[in-house]
Parts: sequence; C-alpha cells; structure tokens
Amino acid sequence: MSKDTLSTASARHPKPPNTTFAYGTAGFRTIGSLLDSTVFRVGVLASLRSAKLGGKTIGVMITASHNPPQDNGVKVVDPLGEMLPQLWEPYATQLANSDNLEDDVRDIVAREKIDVAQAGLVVVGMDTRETGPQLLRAAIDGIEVFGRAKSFGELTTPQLHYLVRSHNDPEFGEPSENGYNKKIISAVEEILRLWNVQEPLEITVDAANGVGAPKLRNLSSDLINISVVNSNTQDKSALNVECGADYVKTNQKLPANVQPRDHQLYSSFDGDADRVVFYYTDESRFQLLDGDRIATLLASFINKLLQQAKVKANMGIIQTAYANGDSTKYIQETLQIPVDFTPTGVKHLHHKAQEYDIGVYFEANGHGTVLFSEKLISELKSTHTSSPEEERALKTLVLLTEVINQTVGDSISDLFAVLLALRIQNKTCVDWGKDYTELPNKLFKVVVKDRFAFKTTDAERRLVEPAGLQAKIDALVAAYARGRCFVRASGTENAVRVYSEAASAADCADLGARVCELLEPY
Ligand code: G16
Repeated sequence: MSKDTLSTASARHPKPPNTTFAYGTAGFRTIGSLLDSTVFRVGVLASLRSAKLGGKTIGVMITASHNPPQDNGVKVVDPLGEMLPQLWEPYATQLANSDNLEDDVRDIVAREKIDVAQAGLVVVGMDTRETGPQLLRAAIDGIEVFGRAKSFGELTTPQLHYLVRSHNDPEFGEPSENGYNKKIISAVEEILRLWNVQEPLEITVDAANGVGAPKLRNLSSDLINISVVNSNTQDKSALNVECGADYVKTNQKLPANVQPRDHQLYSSFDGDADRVVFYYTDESRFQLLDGDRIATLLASFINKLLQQAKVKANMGIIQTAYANGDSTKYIQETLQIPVDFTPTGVKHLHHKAQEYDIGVYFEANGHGTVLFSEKLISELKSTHTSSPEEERALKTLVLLTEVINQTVGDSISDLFAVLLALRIQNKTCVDWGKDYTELPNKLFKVVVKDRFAFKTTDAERRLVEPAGLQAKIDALVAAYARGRCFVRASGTENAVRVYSEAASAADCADLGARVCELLEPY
C-alpha cells in the first residue's frame, strides 16, 4: 500500500466537522458542498474494490438524481453494472466517517485480503450539478491512490453502468457513449423494420433540466422523433424544480412547460435519467402512467411475444410497498404473473429479478428495467422457428434485450421499450391507462428529528420502531375502506415518507394526513 500517497492525497480532502455520512438507498447523498472528502474516500474504496476483483473495471457515479439542486451524491458500480454489494456498504460508511483513514483502509485491505497492486481502472461520470466537477476531481484523486481513473464527464447514471459493464464484457457493447447510443438505436430501428412501422416513434420528454436532455438529442434518427422540454442544464438551480419524474409522480400533476394535447403521450425523466414516468390528459384530466403501469405493459407485451415465438420462460414482477394495490391485483389475477416484494432501492429489486428467466422490476416512481437471464437469451438465439410470425417474435425478443438496459433502470431505454410496446400492439396511451383502474394514492414527506429512529420490517410495510407507532397506524387504517398506509425513512433525503391509499381520493388524503399527524412527536 502506498501509505504516503494516501495521506498526502487525503490531506487535500479534509472531512467536514460534525457530519456523519451513511451509505443509503443509492449511495451517499447530502448537500454537495459537504461531500468532497466522502467522494475522495469512495474513489479510494472503488480502487480497492477493483483490486479485490483482480483488476476489473469499477464505476463511480456522482449524482443526487431526483434530489434538489444543492444536493449531490456518489455511488459505486460493480463490474457487471450492478450496485456495490451490500456487504461492502459498511466499508463505504467506515471510510466516509473515518478519523484515521490509513488505519481504516489497512483494516479493509486485511479483512478482504486485498492486494492493492491489483487495482485497475475506475470509470467516473457525473450529472449536471454545480458541485459535480469539483467532486469528480475528488473522486479521481481518491481512485489514483491505488488505481487508474478514466473520466467520461457528464453522463446519465445508466450510461455509466453500461460503460462499466462494457469495459469488463466487450460482447455487451462498445465501451463508449457512442457505443451505448448505437446499441439502443440500431435495436429500436431493427424492431421497427421487422414490424414494418413507417411512422417514426414520437414523444415529448420533460428532461427535468438534467443530463437526460443533451443525451436524448444524440439519439434521434429517421425513425425516432423526440422533443425535449425542460432541457436547461445551464441554470443549475432549475434541476428537478417543478419538473421531472419525481415531481410528476409525487404531485400527480403535469410538469412546467408541458402543454398537453388530449390523448397524447408525454414522459418525464429524473435528474440523472434513471427513472421515467408517462402521462396524458383526457378532457384535461391528468392520467399518470407510473412504474407499476410500465411493468404491466412490458410484462404483457413480452408475454405475448413469448407465446408467438412458442418459447416457455418463467417470468416474475418485482414491486415495493409503493406499488398500487390494484396493480398487484391486476398482475396476479389478470396477467397471472407472480409478484415479489422487496424493500425500496434498485439494489434489492434487481437481485430478486435475477431469480427469473425474465425478471420485470419497477418501483412505482418509475425506476426499473427488465432482466433477461443469459440462459434464456442463448435459448432465444438458438431456437428454430417454423413460421414467419414465430421468427419475428423471436427476433423482437432478442432485440429487446439490447434496447432494455440489462444493468439498471434507464429512462432512455425504458422510454423506447414503452413506445415499441405501444406501437407494435397498436395500443394508445388511453388503452394503456385503462388496463386496470388504480386505487387513489398519495405520497407525503415529513421532516422529523431523527429519521434513523424509524425501523421497518415486512419489505418496509410495517414499522418496528418507534415502539407503539405501528399499532396507531393500524388503528387508523382499519377505519378506511381498502385503506393501506406505511411509514419509512427515506434513504436519499433527510425525511420520512408516508404512503397512503384507499377506496376514495378523499379517504386516501385523510388517512395520509392523519398518519402524518402521528409523526409530530418525532
Ligand atoms: C433512488 C433509488 C430508488 C429509490 C429512490 C427513493 O432513486 O435508486 O430505488 O426509490 O432513491 O428512495 P428513498 O425513498 O429511500 O429516498 P434515485 O432516482 O433518486 O436514484
């Protein structure tokens, strides 16, 4: 270990006093100006992770995704484009809070039996936040203590995941942003040709004034016509403000600058383009098509293709406690697909989805993807067909595995998957919105003294601490027809989230507000 280098480099990134950092739902997130030392230390950790894995390429993404503009964050991406394993999260927290960095690094090196000389490449990206460039330099400083850094500058989070995977697995794609674009566009265009689609795919996207805006512009072609609004990445205070997927989902209303035409589909990305939601208006009434709807649309589309291709595959849908009760009912009773529940956080859903040949996972907030197992992909590629219809369905399935990001939820590839599913099935957004009716639901955010005092069980559907609080929630819920309500600490913001649903909108709002009142003493 090159001890001097670590101490010299870390002296340039002093830890702020009286601040504790925790690796949460999606890495570290807090006010960007507090994160310099943490990002430096995450850089060190990423190179240790690379060394542990014999020099494989690791990723570091600097983003606070849906959070407000002044926040920032950082997370580590493993070689196949997956999140840092949960076993390593305590190391990240240990280093971020360490007052004796050299000893703590030595401790991790010993515990994990790491040969630091094996540290390889760490690829780094950032979203468009004001604190991004400085934090990117801190990450590089940390990485270079043991390993090598390669910065890709501004990227969407899913593009960074793609780049990590393609550096380790050249068959996955060319390891460049251009390679990412080519992989998606060529698969989308080939599917459109297979189905003889002449008219281009068209949609207006609200890019949350984030990095998705410039990246989407690189993806237009004769068959893809996307208009982007809320694309101002120069005004750093505009990110996610009154626009973007989180704003639209939480407030259940249109973002700024979208003047909808009835029955036309629109969509919103979040600040780092890893979530997407859709919507339309019907006689000016807003109709949201969230992650639950994306999951059901894609699962039923893929199921139809499997039937046409005469291929058997075992499919599951993974949801979290935020999934609308009626979406779960529709999946189980109408689509007849099994549903699993995990805690919030892509890392949890992703692992569960890997247990299926086809694992469809979406959080209601629009974060998700469809995973196809390697076994199924090779079966699809080697199956012989006996009719043109079978052949086309089979080819479409194979191409969908190229369109849909296999590493993480991706607004861009989910956008195309949805547009293809609608176009090929001749389904309008209004048809999609009528697949099932949804229970009225509402999200609340409550700032409490200590969000870490809120501990949950049963995939976050019940509180075990603070003691006695769950019983009070249960008593309230029992008074409302089809009532459901849960409380959990956010892992990305300094707040507690409350979700409520009930048979009527008035009951849903009332139930949520009364549960929020229960939180006042905390
Ligand atoms: C992140 C996670 C998501 C999670 C969201 C909110 O999204 O990747 O899985 O649903 O945070 O998490 P929490 O309720 O714990 O704050 P993003 O888009 O912000 O990266």
